[in-house]
Amino acid sequence: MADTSDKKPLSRNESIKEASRGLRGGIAEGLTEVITGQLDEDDTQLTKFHGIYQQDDRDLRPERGRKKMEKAFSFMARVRIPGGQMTPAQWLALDDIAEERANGTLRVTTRQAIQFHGIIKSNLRPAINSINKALLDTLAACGDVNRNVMCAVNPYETAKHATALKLADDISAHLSPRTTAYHEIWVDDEKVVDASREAGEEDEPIYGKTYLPRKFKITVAVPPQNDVDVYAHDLSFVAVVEGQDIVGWDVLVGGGMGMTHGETDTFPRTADVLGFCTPEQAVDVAEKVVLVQRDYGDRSVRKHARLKYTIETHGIDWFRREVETRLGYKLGPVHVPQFTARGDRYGWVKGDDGAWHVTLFIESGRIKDWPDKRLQTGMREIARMLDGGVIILTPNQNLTIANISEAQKPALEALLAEHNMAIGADSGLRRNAMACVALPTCGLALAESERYMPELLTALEGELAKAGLTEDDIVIRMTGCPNGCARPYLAEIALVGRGPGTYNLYLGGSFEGERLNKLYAQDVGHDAIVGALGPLFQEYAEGRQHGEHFSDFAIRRGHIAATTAGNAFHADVVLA
Ligand code: SRM
Ligand code: SF4
Repeated sequence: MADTSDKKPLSRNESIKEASRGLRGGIAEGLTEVITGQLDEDDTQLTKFHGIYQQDDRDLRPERGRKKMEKAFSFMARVRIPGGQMTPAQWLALDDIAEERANGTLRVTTRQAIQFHGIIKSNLRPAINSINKALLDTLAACGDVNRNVMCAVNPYETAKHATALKLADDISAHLSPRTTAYHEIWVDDEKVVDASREAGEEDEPIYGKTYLPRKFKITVAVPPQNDVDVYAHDLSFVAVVEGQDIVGWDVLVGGGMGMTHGETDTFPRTADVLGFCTPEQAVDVAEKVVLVQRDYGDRSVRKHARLKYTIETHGIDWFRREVETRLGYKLGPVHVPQFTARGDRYGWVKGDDGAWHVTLFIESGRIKDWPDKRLQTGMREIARMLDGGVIILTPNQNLTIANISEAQKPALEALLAEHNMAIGADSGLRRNAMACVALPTCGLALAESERYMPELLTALEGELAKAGLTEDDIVIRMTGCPNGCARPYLAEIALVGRGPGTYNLYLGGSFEGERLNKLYAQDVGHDAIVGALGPLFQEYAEGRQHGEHFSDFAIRRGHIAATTAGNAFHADVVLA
């Protein structure tokens, strides 16, 4: 690894990792401590590597504060599911865990995982144990490691998509941490005491003792669909197709969304092109990219530790040389990915082999029974009925039910109708909407997101209807803070939380997802957002060119400047 002796002091997380004995820390002991609902602060950094975040119910903070009570602590657990592929039996198992151990709901995330919220400490080990019994796990779903590998939906539709999933699975397995701490703490029914394990001496050949400087995210895409949002991640593989075959992968590096309000040295960034690799080289390339980031990522300032900043600091040509030196061969020239869309393809599709697949709209990914639609009950009954089918979590918080036989299709259609489960959404805007979790569970939220987005969409649908744009696809995303969990800076319209009820409004991200948006209006509330967008929708309806997307129109008319990448995000801001 690189010599860090002449550098700034390491961040606190580095010493926590170093001293953790292979990510054990005091987690096991903390779980048995009954006088408090929380874990030791350092251990809450380590539980992230196990897919677990300590949170508290922020709705209850004021009341509990007044009564001088401990915060209402609970845990979020994220199940790592490469490519979002689940069997119906696994769906049923997770649904049971949600009922028995969490807050009763399941949350499909923006990265094809499932989150449980509201798990109290005494339920944490049983919950994680049950997840493992369902042959799923939460290891490395969070933390300074490679996270869940995302993959284009759907592997049952074409051979190309199946090849993409195989790569996602292979990368996921190759980059999984090797520590046995996870099994020891959460899975083993009888704890086996082994001196070397207790000492945390397992070999982590890829990560080493202190893992990565920061989280690391990988996607695999099959054009023309950019459903995984390749420009938003640390590393992406984009299929290069000849005929029906994938002949290799264009490799992109250094994308990322997170930033902090007012700190212009933090910024969202679109990924750069690294080069082309053959199918046989892809896992090796993933490993070597991770190794360069392990050795050169900033371990002093966590806000500057993602791969995007390593590449901004050293340049893409330096980064390519470092990767190629470790590979021992050169990457080929890229083919430049050609994407035409990002959203999920709602509705029924027949695959190459004659099987059926259906994609359902799930508002903000929350699976629960709503007054007007019984999503959770419906999915439970569908999972019980499916014979050979597969449930796929999409990168846009929706669900695809795949591999359905002709004979089963009518029964599935009947269940969807019975539970009022929507195949599409009421408007093109809602179809292309995402909102992060935010309040009440997210400790970093400055404003509402998931709970507010439906109300805002309804108001905006009124404006769209007036302009005759109800069916037009427009990408809108909302987050409760600038960290960017719903990838807002790549949306045509984005709202990023600033404080209770106020947001920054961004415009101009491209429909296909390769251009960042820019700040259009600062600190706006509901009425100002609707008031700003209504007239723009009207102008767009009247003045757009054939096939022109909303964001391209907004740039052409000078409402917002175009942004490409990196620091340019903060430059040339055009305010309303
Ligand atoms: Fe995220 C932190 C939720 C996708 C960038 N994210 C968090 C935490 C864990 C808050 C915390 O650190 O205490 C949130 C938990 C909220 C809750 O109550 O559940 C959280 N992130 C989510 C999810 C659940 C949003 C959703 O509505 O689906 C997504 C889970 C994905 C998964 O299954 O793994 C989620 N987060 C993302 C994405 C989108 C993506 O990766 O495609 C991003 C932007 C891409 C990127 O990483 O640059 C993202 N989350 C962040 C950041 C900023 C990271 C940075 O580089 O600055 C944080 C804060 C941090 O890490 O310090 C964060
Ligand atoms: Fe929380 Fe911010 Fe992520 Fe939303 S974007 S889930 S508020 S960290």
